[in-house]
Amino acid sequence: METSINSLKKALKNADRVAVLTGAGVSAESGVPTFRGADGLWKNYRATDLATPEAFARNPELVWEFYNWRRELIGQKTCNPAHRALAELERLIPDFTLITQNVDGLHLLAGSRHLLEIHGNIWRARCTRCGRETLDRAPDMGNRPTCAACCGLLRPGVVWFGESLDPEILRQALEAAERCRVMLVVGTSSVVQPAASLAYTAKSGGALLAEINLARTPNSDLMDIVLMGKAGEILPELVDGWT
Ligand code: BJW
Ligand code: ZN
Repeated sequence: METSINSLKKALKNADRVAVLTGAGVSAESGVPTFRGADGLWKNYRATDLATPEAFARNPELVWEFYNWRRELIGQKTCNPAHRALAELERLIPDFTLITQNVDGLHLLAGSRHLLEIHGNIWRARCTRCGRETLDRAPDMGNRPTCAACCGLLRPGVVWFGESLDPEILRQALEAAERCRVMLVVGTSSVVQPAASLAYTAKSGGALLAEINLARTPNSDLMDIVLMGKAGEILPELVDGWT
């Protein structure tokens, strides 16, 4: 297994089709908390109380309190060098897809456009009655927000445990994983499905796999290249001096 940034740079330069899968680690340097690990959200909050459809049915006010707190926090953060380097990489590679598990919208803010937000977006809300989606950057939605069209209860526009991903977005993510020549897996613990399996899909299609993370993950053994370090330092180095 390779550990050198230059081998990855070379592979990327020779690849016309690239897919990138990102997770919370990419936004960590912006000050957005990750989910797992020492300072992760799931250390202080139980995912089953807050990020499942059952939790919302039981106590929508508590769930909205959690999401309002996160909206307030994320609203004060901005993109970091990792987000910007990925937006730059998109400009350098003809067929580029950024698949993110992050709901914070920071990839969009950095200028990424070929972007699939497979776990949704925290700034979206969806009506539980009529399905209408809204985009609202208000930090506090109140703890029982309702739909402007039908007065139904709104829910956060994110994907909770036990929920299916949007089938069209998942289809596009799978297609990008199948056709890419290089896949970068950045800042994700690779434990949440089906996102974690996208690396397997890419590998089965013959892609070179590279992981950028502070720590090893359950997918590290699958990788051709593992770069241990901060996404905000390694990704800018990858796109630096490209031409
Ligand atoms: C850095 C860094 C720096 C830090 N630089 N790196 C098959 C087997 C077993 C279970 C399942 C299965 N299929 C489905 C399931 C159930 C479940 C699942 O996967 N559970 C596992 C936990 C066991 N999956 C689902 O329910 C999914 N739905 C689904 O599959 O539907 C069909 C189905 C349903 C039920 C049964 C079977 C099939 C939906 C998953 C939705 C996940 N939702 C969340 C919340 C989103 C909303 C919100 O934000 O509130 O998504 S959970 C949370 O985890 C969030 C994240 O997107 C996701 C992944 O986390 P991520 O990004 O990897 O973050 P961390 O914190 O885990 O890791 C950060 C990493 O960064 C670490 O590695 C650090 O080292 C690193 N790092 N700083 C570089 N500077
Ligand atoms: Zn409605």
